[in-house]
Amino acid sequence: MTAVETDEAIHEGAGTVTRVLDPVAALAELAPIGRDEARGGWSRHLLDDADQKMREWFFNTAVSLGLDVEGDRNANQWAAWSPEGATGPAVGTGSHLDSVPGGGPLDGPLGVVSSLAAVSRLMDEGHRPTRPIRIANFAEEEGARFGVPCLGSQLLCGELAAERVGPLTDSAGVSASEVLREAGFDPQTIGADPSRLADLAMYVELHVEQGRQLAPLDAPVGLATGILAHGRWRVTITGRGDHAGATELDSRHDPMLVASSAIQAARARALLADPRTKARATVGKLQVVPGGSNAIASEVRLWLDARAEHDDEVRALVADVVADARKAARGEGCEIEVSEESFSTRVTFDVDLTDRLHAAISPHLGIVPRIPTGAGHDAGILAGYIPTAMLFVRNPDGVSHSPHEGASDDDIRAGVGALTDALRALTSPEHP
Ligand code: HGY
Ligand code: MN
Ligand code: MN
Repeated sequence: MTAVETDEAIHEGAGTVTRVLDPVAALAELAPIGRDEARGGWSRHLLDDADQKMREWFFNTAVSLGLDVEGDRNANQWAAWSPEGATGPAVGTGSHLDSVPGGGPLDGPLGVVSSLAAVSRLMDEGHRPTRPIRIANFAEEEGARFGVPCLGSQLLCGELAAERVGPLTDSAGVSASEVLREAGFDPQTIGADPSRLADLAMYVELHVEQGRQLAPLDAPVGLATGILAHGRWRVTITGRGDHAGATELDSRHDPMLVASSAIQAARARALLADPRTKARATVGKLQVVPGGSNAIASEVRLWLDARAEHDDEVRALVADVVADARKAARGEGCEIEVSEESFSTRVTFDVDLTDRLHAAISPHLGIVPRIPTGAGHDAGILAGYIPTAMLFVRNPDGVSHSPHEGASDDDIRAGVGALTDALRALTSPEHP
């Protein structure tokens, strides 16, 4: 079956031809795009070849469903269903199509595919929405190319200073300005888009669960309560490059030793924190210069990802890790520089909207747990500006940001059913 069921699903209803998108087939269509043979999994980063192919799929599929598709100045894509009778600010849904390096198949794409599938079901059943529905593909949610997560949604909301973005460079040293210009965007126009934001009355994002809370509760779908505060810091340690064999131990200034202290400190300090803070710190990315096996490094760059329940707990955790790293740098005669690349404040999703979603989806699902998440999302940015809520689809072993991320076909379809029920409720007369 192709993603867009053709003959049997084509219905002449209210003069429109509708097709129903099968989410499992759609995800299978996306699977070949951006496969990362070296790492395993998928690598799809802002406006690279893989991301461009994902965008093309989004455009073609949305058009085939009869949606109006456009891109905004911040490289986000939008697919709108705005039939006669749908008035006023829209219900927003969607997610992102970019990935972490070597990520899983569902983190992002599940939300985008489920949104298209849910709208295609509403069209097919002849639903007449009171509001338009807008499906987003937000740009650079993972921040894997330029280091700033939720780039597209932050720019949309004016949460990120546009002038910060252009000079950002990727691992090849190419600037965001060049990449945007090359893809047909004008770097001079990126930035807050108040009229587009004002055209969203609320936002509901479906996402694969990251962490393992739904499986023990035997629930295919959950609702989000909130997101941990989290941020990213780049740590640059400078020593003295030299020969691995000819340099005496007492005359070394080896930044790798300082980096290893910082990595150990991240775990140690998180473990020392009060468990109620849910503190966690990770170093997952390291760059070594020059990177020869027989050379003492001259510089090491590492990125610290730190998260906790509250903003001040994250900052306290980072302060302790950095203090340990600075002490190690002094001991090794190295320089160290720390810069904050991003910070996302703690998020509490809109309780009234979440209650409305619960009322809409629980008749078909039975129990729908409400769970917190440690993972950031575009919904976490939108939540600071408009009523926002999230749906999670059960991830049996909870693994994410890994090729081993997964969800069963039944749960994927249960998620689409829940999002369909949610969007129907939010665009019905009883939900002004
Ligand atoms: O890092 C995160 O939590 C998200 O996946 N960008
Ligand atoms: Mn992610
Ligand atoms: Mn995601």
